Amino acid sequence: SDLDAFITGLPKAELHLHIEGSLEPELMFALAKRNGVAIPYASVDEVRAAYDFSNLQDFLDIYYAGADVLRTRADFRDLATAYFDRVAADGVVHSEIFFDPQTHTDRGIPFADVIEGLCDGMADAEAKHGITSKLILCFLRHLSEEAAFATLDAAEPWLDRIAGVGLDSSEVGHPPAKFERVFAAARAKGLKLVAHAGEEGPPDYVREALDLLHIDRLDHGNRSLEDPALTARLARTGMTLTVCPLSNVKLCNVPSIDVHPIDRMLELGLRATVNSDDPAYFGGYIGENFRAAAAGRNLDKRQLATLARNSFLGSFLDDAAVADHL
Ligand code: ES4
Ligand code: ZN
Repeated sequence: SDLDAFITGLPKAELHLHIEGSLEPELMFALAKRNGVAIPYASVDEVRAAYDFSNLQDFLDIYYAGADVLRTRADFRDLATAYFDRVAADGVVHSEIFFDPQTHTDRGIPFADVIEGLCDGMADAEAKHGITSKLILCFLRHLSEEAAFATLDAAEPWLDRIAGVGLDSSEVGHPPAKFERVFAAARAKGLKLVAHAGEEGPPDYVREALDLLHIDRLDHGNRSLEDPALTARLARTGMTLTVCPLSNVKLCNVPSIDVHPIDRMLELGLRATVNSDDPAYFGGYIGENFRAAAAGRNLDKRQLATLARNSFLGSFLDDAAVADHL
C-alpha cells in the first residue's frame, strides 16, 4: 500500500535491537550444524512454535538457550550480516546494536571473538549497504554488580568501538540501583548510558535509571505512563524512549497492538521511537513494527515521520551526522 511504501522509504535509525535476538531459526540450525551443537528442536517450524511467551522471563529462557549456537568470530559476523541485510530493505540507515557479552563469556567464548565478529559484520554492512552502526554493551541485570564490573574490565581494549553501556535481562527484582556504581564507572570512561526500565518494572525503576544511573536514553519506558509527573519530566527533558511495539505484544505487556500507547506517547510530548527489540523472536523487524503500529493505531504520515525523525534525534550520532539525516 501507499503507507507501506512511505514507511519503507522513511530513512530511520534503529536504537533498540539485541543482536542475539536477531538470530533466525534457519541460522540457528546452520550454526548448530557448523559447530556440532545439539539443539532441542527437530525443525525450524518447531523452533517458531516454541516462541509463545507469557512474560519477559519466558522469552529470556529460550533466548539464552538459542544463543548457545554462537561460538566463533565468524558466527558473530554472520549474525550481524544477516541483521543488516534484512534491515537494509526496511530503510534503516543507522543502527545502535546491543550485545550481551556475559551470555557468551560465561560459556567460555572469548570477549574478543564476540566483539571482533560483530565489528566485522558492521564494517561489511557499511561497505555493502551504507548503513552506519554503533555497539552498546549490555550488562545482564540478573547477574551481580561484580560480574558487570568484570565485563566492563574485559571490554577495556575495545572501548574505542563501544558507544555506550546498557542494562537488560530480567527487570523485576533487579532495579537500576544495583548498577549505580558500574554506570558511574562507565560514565567516567566517556561511555553513553542506556537502560531497560519500565518494561515490566514499575515507574520507580525509571526514576532510578534517571537519578542513579544518569541515562542518556530510556529503553522501553512504557510503564512511565502510569505516573503523570514522571511522564511530564521525560517530556520536558527530551528523553528518548526506545519503544518496541511487537515486543510489548509478544511479551504480554500490552494486550494487543490496537491498544499500544505509541500515539499517546507522542501526544504527551515524549520523544518516542519504534524499534524491533528481538526481531527473530517477536514477529518482525523494524519495518514490521512500524507497519503493525501504523495499522493498529491508525497512524498518519506525520506521526510516522515524527517517529523516524526521533530516531536520529535520540541516536548517539554526532550533531553533524544527525543534521545530515534530518
Ligand atoms: C530483552 Cl525485551 C528484553 N527485555 C530485557 N532484556 C532483554 N534482552 C533481550 N531482549
Ligand atoms: Zn530490549
